[in-house]
Amino acid sequence: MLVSEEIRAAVAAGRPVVALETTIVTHGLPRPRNLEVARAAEDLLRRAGVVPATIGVVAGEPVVGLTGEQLTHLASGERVEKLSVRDLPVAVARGVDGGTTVAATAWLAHRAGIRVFATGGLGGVHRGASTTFDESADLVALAGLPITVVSAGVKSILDVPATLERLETLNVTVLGYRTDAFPGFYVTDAGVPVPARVDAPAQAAAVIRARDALGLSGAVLLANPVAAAAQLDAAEHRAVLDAALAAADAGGVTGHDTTPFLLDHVHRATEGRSLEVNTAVYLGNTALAADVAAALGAPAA
Ligand code: PSU
Ligand code: MN
Repeated sequence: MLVSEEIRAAVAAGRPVVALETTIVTHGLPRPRNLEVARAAEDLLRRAGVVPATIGVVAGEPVVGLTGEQLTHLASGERVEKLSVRDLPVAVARGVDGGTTVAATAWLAHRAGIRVFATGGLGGVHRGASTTFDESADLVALAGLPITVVSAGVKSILDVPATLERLETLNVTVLGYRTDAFPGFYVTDAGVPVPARVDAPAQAAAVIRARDALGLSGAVLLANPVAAAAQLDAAEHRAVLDAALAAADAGGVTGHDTTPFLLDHVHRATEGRSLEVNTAVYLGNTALAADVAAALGAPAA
């Protein structure tokens, strides 16, 4: 694993660092928006005085703090794989290029000493999982990594209530940020309440410090809804989601292809509107992650 000098120094000095994933770049967003959004997230962090740590795998080397060139390469590469935790050893042994999922990114970030991580929407329990067992490795990864992930809940393509049940089972502390409703990625409210709420970065930091002091090994998931004005229209959201799920079913799409397939279908069906929401969600989460990382660096109130 290669950790950039800048990140190594920032972690050692206790300065704020925020990790960013790359599956959203390689498999989540279409080109050229993917690279634009990845760069915008890094710029936003730098402007907030936070060191960005974009994480991915280049020629079999897990890199914490991709260079601009490496990021461009992953964003435009033809043979770039989607890598979750179980894929990392194979990717390293075979020298492949890959975007890391929330699970794999959280693992590498934690090993590099990074405490806060921003993504769009966490993976979770897929609809029909009671027969397919298709549940994202993101959930299990977060159970064993004392890191903080900022996400807009989980993608609404999933079974959201089942995902929250699993997060409870896995001892992941879920916090709603300025909301009592668990967000549904494209929409502010997925129809399920959050177990606890915080209203400021310092309050989130207090929970994170308490988790650390208790020696708990699970993640804190800070669920940050997209601004109400920016969310996808509820009726359109429902219709598009139903169509995407039916298309996946008809096409026999399964396993790790499911999430990229559904996201792509939704982006096309909404003529890019959902892409705007996806972008707003991601950058909003990155901004909140910056504030939380800064609050964690500040002395406890
Ligand atoms: N959030 C997004 N876009 C994405 C993802 C999350 O806004 O593409 C990715 C994340 O990398 C997440 C992965 O870890 O989707 C989940 O895939 P799966 O359901 O196969 O575990
Ligand atoms: Mn899966």
